[in-house]
Amino acid sequence: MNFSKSAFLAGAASVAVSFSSAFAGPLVNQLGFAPDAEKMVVYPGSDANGLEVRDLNGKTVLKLDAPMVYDWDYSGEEVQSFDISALKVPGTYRLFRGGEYVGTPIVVGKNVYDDLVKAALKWFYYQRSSMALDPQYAGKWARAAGHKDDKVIIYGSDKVTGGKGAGKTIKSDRGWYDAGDYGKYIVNSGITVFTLLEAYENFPKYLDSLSWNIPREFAKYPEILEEVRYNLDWMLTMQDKDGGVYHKVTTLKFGGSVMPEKDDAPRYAIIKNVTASLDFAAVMAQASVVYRNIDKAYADKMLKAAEKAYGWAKKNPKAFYKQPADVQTGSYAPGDENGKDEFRWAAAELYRAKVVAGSKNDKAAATYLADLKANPFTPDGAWWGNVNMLAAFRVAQDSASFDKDLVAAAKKVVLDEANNLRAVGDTSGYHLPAFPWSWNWGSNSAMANNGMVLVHAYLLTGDRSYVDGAQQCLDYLLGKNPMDISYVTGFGYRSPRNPHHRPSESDMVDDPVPGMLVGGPHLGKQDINLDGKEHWKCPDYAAADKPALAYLDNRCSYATNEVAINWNAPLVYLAAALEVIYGK
Ligand code: G3I
Ligand code: 9MR
Repeated sequence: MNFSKSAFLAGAASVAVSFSSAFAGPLVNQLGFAPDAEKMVVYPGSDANGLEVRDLNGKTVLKLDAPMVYDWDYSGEEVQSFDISALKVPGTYRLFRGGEYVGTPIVVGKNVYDDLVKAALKWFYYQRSSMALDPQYAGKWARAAGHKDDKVIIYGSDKVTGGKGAGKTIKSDRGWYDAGDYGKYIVNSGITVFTLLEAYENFPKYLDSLSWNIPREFAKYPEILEEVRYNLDWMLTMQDKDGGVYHKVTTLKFGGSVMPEKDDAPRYAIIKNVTASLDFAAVMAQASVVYRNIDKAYADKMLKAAEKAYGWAKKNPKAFYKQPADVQTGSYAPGDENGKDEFRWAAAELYRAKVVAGSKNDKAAATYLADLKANPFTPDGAWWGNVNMLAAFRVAQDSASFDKDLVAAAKKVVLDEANNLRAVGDTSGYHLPAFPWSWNWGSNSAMANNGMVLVHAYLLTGDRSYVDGAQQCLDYLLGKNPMDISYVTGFGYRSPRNPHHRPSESDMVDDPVPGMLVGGPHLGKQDINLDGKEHWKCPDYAAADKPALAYLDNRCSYATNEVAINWNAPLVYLAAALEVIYGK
């Protein structure tokens, strides 16, 4: 019984092809598994045939009977899942059902995610503004420098945006483009830099064992810290003299799909606010700890900046970002702003940083600790709009800095979330630890962040069942999903070809920049041309009205097929974590 898979959308043209609601083949992590990992194969349908696994010599190594059939509401499918975890001998295996070969080989081996981790990290280099990407590092995706950002206009200081005086400007160069657009955003940089530095704090030896060929300015730095510094340096330029931090550097409106050097509209540093200042404070404090042993001067500079930003936020606790009418780039302003989660995260990172810097008995340190204690944790998971979980990660892991009550409270937040995720992962048709609210814009990053919670639960308890949950999240991203796609460009048997990513759209290179996790399916329909008047939008790819099917591999789909730094970062963390845990 051969299952044909409908071809993925080809070419850059926004051809309207609606997907069949599911593929009838085995859905599996297309990169493979570590020998000791949990290995699940999901099969849409309710076929009575079992599953046979053969090695490359054709020898049957595993036979499983047809399992129970479960409904999976997120795709509206009936599915069966086969547990092939008994496959532990490294090798490549083929699946047979009803005596027929059914495709998508299974790889079992060590370091199956190394190349993915390196490419996902390398992508941050590809996102660098203000510098040319040379062929020796960027290969065929080499490009000219874009956005020198040496004369960024302070929003409101020029006549174009209603200001009176001549536009005051700042130098706000370096830093990563946020996503498919050329904006640079502090809020999104916060959670992104946290996640990459957390990966380094948790798995330094593994990350130091990798190299991904980026230019080196700071030879003594570990490679990941070299890359992260490129964005930290930009973030530091966004702090005003009074300690307040601007929200973003962007043009007033999104530009067209052109290469960076062609995107030449004026760029603005837009509006200091409390959320940006607190995210800045938190991540600068964290970075001051991570860089302290290799560059004390840089660490001290960041800690000083962090304290100033926190001070500004305390003086302006209600100064939330409101997008002005003449600014139409990304807002990164969650509707439910109260700032409590950002204050909590910043206080936790600042207190730990002061302890590490030997200033635990400072008056300021006492303030940070008091503020943290007065602002109890909530059960919220991590996304750019709620950073509570980042504060919980910090405190739960650092019983040397924080008292046992705080550590216990933080640990409870992490473990409660992890237990809820594991319960879903172990009982859902696709074995995916996800909540209904995981299916918002950027759903793939929610799955990766869910995996990050599960990894932290393992780090805190040593309970390997949390690792199974983390594996289930990565499996989904790499192929165990109804779209039968590895959602990372250039990785897997079937991967996105047309991401919403200006360089990939306009560089005249057929292959998209590799190592990018696309946003993934969700039902927001923000990029669907519902009234027929918005030609740049997409045909209705969400006809099935199921969240896990509402994905379109086309440049038009910025709501499901864009890429973003806060989406790649948890992918790096999750894949690196599994390599380390299974590599032990
Ligand atoms: O939080 C609410 C939730 O309570 C509600 O149930 C749900 C469904 O309505 O919506 C949730 O808010 C969503 C929010 O993301 C958080 O998930 C908004 O609807 C949704 O519009 C918002 O999308 C954001 C999108 O920009 C549009 O603002 C994405 O998170 C964010 O990743 C994306 O970021 C863009 C930048 O602005 C510009 N650069 C590209 C980048 C990626 O697309
Ligand atoms: O490219 C922009 C992407 O980064 C944003 O996430 C998205 C939603 O804010 O907007 C994209 O820009 C589009 C703009 O909103 C409308 N004109 C077409 C632009 C490219 O699709």
